[in-house]
Amino acid sequence: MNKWISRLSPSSTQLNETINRTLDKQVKLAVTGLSRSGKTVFITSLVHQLLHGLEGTHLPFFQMVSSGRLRGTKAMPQPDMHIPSFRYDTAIEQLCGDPPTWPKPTNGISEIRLAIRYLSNNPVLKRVSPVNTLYVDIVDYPGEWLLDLPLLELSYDEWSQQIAHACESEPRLSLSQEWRTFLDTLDLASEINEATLREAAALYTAFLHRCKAPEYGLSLLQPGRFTMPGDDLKGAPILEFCPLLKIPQDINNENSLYFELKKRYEFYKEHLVKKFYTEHLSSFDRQIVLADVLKAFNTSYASFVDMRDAINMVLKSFHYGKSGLINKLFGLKIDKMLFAATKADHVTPNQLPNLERFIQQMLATSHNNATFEGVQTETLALAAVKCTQAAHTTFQEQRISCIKGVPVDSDKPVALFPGEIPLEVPLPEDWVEGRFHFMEFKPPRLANVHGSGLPHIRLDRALEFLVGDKF
Ligand SMILES: Nc1nc2c(ncn2[C@@H]2O[C@H](COP(=O)(O)OP(=O)(O)OP(=O)(O)O)[C@@H](O)[C@H]2O)c(=O)[nH]1
Ligand SMILES: [Mg+2]
Repeated sequence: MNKWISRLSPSSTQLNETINRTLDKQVKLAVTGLSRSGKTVFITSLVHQLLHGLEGTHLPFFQMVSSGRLRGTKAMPQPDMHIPSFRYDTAIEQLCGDPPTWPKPTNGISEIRLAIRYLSNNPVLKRVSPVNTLYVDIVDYPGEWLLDLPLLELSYDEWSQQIAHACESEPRLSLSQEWRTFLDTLDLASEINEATLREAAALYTAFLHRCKAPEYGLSLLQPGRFTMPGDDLKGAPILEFCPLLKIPQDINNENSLYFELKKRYEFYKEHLVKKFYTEHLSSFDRQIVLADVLKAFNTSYASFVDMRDAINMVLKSFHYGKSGLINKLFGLKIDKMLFAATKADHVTPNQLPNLERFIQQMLATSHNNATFEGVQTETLALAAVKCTQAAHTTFQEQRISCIKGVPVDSDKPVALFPGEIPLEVPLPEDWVEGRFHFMEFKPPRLANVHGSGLPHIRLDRALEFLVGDKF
């Protein structure tokens, strides 16, 4: 008997998970975005809001809560033992500390499970089972990893040609100088040499990091794992290759450097890119993509264009439906997708509609494609933790809206008007320095931090869109 039980246990757990999903008792919500886009803060605030759902009125647009049907939320052991846990406790301790601080940067994937108990709204279910539980599994993973999807459709030579083309214009042209000079010294027909491969990869990775640095703020950096390897891959040979700027035509020796570069590229695709999709992406039900659009505004036109292209590329991964590559390969089942511009507390409240219109335009094609495939999509400007207050000032006898908050590098609050969000992308020549000045702020010091959800902007709307229909 015992033998049977122990044999049955793993599959019965799986069976329970399947039943939970079928009866709409479980939903897997994936949160992604490029680094520093606000993933950790978003998840931490979202969990905090739900844990404090019974108190206060901080989620007016999240119907299940605002209509009084919530019966409480609890963090539970996560279902996927092989995924690191999302460190909610550490992050909330920092955000609610005195003084409050931002959580530390994270890398790689992590997960947290919440059990949300609620009163059913369904007239039939209400009688059978008035109180229900929805398990929400929230998964945080780097958006950089999604930039690798297009590689699955490209040969090594084709990918190299794309990178070479991108490196023909600034700022990549100057930033890639050292790596390019090294490539010129290589004899690609020579025998494999580990040290040479390591050096080429190191110089290429350094180039990517330079592109990513705040002063250039470029986002479309491939392969994604070179700048965001995850915990266990730093220094692994699978990351020791790079593209070429000129493709050699007459090398047929399988032991040559050129063949080895090709081999490693294919290995990277097979063992990292495909593995991530099969292990994780295929299990997601709902997806939110976060982007710090305002940071790109601050930096330059090139940074903005790069971010726009990177996000559209990320969204292409979710080009679901029957015709999408990813669906053909991995059977993706995401049916709702939210794209959110984060840190909306960096703009004055009257600029929020502009910010939302702007991102709608920025992603119009992706939005159209996803909707065409039957995926419900939405765009939103939100702040997971609102660090500023709306204020007014008078300038030349005119009343001007501004925001007030404590800048990250100061202890004194400032009031400022950070700039207007244009409704359309400005021309490159109109992107003059100093036009946008969206400042970073410290998290707010709150007296009643454990008594109510953290202050936010439109996080309740995000919740309503992402999981509202599950209650
Ligand atoms: N004002 C404001 N700043 C925010 C908000 N969310 C994030 N930030 C800022 O953005 C920074 C990055 O936020 P994280 O949540 O750590 O971003 P992440 O995407 O998890 O970053 P990585 O783990 O490095 O990939 C924070 O340290 C804050 O400075 C917000 O809602 N409002
Ligand atoms: Mg993080």
